[in-house]
Amino acid sequence: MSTATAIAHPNIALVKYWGKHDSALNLPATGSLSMTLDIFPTTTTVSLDEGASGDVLVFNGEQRVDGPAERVTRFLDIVREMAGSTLSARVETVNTVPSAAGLASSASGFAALAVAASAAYGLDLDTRSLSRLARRGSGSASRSVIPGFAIWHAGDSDETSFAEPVAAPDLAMVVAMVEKREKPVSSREAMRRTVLTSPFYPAWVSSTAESLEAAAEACRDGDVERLGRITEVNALRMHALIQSCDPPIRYLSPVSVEIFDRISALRESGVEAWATADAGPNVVILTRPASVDAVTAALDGLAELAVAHPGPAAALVSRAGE
Ligand code: 2P0
Repeated sequence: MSTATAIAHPNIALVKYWGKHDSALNLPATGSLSMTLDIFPTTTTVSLDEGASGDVLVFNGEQRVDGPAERVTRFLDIVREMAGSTLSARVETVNTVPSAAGLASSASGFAALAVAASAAYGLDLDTRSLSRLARRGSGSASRSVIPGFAIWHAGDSDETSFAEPVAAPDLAMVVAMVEKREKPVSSREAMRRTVLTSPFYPAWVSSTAESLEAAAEACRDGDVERLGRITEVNALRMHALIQSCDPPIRYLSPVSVEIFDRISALRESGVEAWATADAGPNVVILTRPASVDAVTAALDGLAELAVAHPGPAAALVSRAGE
């Protein structure tokens, strides 16, 4: 029996992915830029099972038979097709993100699954192919394959849509976990609704493409101030876009907004810090490593905090069998 285990970490986008131009292949409307974290790893083991007639998903110790299990099977079907195999698999995955904090668990989840499943099915994929494969499971997972800072090129085909590393200045993130409940609308559904109903969507696509170019340039120049400003503006534009759907969706809570205000005030006092938020109420602050203490002090009492630095690539930790 062939079995493989992999570890991957979540990533937080500085320039966000929001909207697809091909949902079958998970091709995004625009490219994005992110930092893979060194905290909250997902560990996934894939074991091929010759006797089984279907895949099994065990998530944090519990067997799932609902949506997540179907999504894993659809993903494994892609791997099986690539490998020319019909074998079912048992997938055991353990997420260390505090329960349901909604912190990019699909990114670390599908990055770890791409690495473990491709190894278990005997494929020998390079980093670019792994990023493309992870993208099929969840768009943002393409970036969790890459260590540190990554640009996901939007591309216009399966071959041309992948993430790769980008050099960046020395930065850290403070993750403020505002709420741990499941989000009311999934990113997938919210993206679909945005594309179909928001009158602002075309402006989002064109402005994000410009922001990505500017952010990549700021990374290359080591211009922290410019990169931070782009990060916060892009996040607030994404949330404005999401709120403009019909029916509307609002992910930020009053505490999230309070955190954005406190970070703005902290900047006024001379600390380089910028806020961003994904499809949920948690807020992540981009800052210099030397300013982490000033950021955590400014947010004291508002939310549970965790400090992150640029993390490693998704990696295979063990492999056995043929
Ligand atoms: C991002 N997010 O760039 C953006 C910002 C959330 C907000 O990518 O449908 O789970 O699986 O491709 O990757 C969340 O979307 O969506 C996401 P699918 P995914 O990180």
